[in-house]
Amino acid sequence: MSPQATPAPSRRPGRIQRRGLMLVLSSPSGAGKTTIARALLDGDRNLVMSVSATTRPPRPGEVPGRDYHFLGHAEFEAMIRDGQLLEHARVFDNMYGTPRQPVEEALVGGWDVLFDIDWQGTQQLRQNARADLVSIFILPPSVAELEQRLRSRAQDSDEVVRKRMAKAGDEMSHWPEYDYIVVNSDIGASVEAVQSILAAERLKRERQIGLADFVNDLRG
Ligand SMILES: Nc1nc2c(ncn2[C@@H]2O[C@H](COP(=O)(O)OP(=O)(O)O)[C@@H](O)[C@H]2O)c(=O)[nH]1
Ligand SMILES: [Mg+2]
Repeated sequence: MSPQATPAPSRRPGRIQRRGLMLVLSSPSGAGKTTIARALLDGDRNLVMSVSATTRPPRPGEVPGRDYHFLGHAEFEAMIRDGQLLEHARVFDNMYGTPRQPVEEALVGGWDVLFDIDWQGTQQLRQNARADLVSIFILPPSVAELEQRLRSRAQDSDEVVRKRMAKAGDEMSHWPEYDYIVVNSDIGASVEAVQSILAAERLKRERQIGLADFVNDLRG
């Protein structure tokens, strides 16, 4: 697999700079997280997606390297062994993990990185990179809505839908571990909510490097 190319950072001395942040979106399957993530990426040129590695087979329409890096079990194990994953977890019957290098390069370059990962991965990121992490949990507005969204994905069998519904309860029990909670009743409103969170987090004092020099200049 090849890490996603990150544009070269443009940094000028004497300017306020900012280290990138890690924006995590988690939710049970079918709460609308993927739709929200796509809309965020479309509307924000400073945000890049972390493309996960997984042992799950591609679904129809999924593009290797864009949606996931689809790996065999041996390849995945090798990435773990070589320390190439920032976090990894078993979800349902498959392994998922975040390649380390593209994320580290993006953050240093001042890019914000968006993650679509589960609570297990979020716990690991919180342990290893608390200062960079902003985590959002997306909840469905109702059980009926969640089931309807899962069923409307023709590619998943009844069996898979049943399993995911059963798992959704477990997933949702992790909401207290997140910084922000968004109930996704309306996709447009949810996207705006996440954009507002991102805008505020970018302005956090600790994330802005070079403020002291900037203010000294202002004071003459
Ligand atoms: N820990 C972890 N979880 C991931 C990663 N990539 C995806 N996931 C999670 O794995 C779960 C299943 O993802 P996917 O197979 O795309 O099915 P989905 O539930 O329909 O989105 C979702 O909760 C994802 O957030 C990863 O790199 N690490
Ligand atoms: Mg997904």
